[in-house]
Amino acid sequence: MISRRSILVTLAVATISGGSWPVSAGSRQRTPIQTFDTDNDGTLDLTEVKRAASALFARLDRDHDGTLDKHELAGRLSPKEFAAADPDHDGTLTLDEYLAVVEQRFNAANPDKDGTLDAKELNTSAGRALLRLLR
Ligand SMILES: [Ca+2]
Ligand SMILES: [Ca+2]
Ligand SMILES: [Ca+2]
Repeated sequence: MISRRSILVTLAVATISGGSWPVSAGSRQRTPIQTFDTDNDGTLDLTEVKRAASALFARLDRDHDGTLDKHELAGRLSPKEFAAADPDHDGTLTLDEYLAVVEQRFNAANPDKDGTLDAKELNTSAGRALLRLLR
């Protein structure tokens, strides 16, 4: 029998380990910028972000039909965001539709409009919302 106390402890550990960057699963200790900054300028531009998002899209598309449904997205978009991102209401997102959401979140995370996201911008709630579409 599992005691309520052990469930609470498990939940607390899961919250701590899952809630704060850069403590992530396994040996991956790299920051988002280190992971996705392919030109090594210390920031992420939209091209780098879209490349990362496209790679994640391919990984999430388990049935390889070229679209993501809600199940494959696994909570990365709220129902409201999903509806807004799916203008033809067919219940799936194409890569273009997915990248449009990525671009919206990129712009939301980039209030200084300098074309790049630095570590500080990525650490805001808008920045973290963007990162959920990249990894
Ligand atoms: Ca860069
Ligand atoms: Ca699919
Ligand atoms: Ca910026």
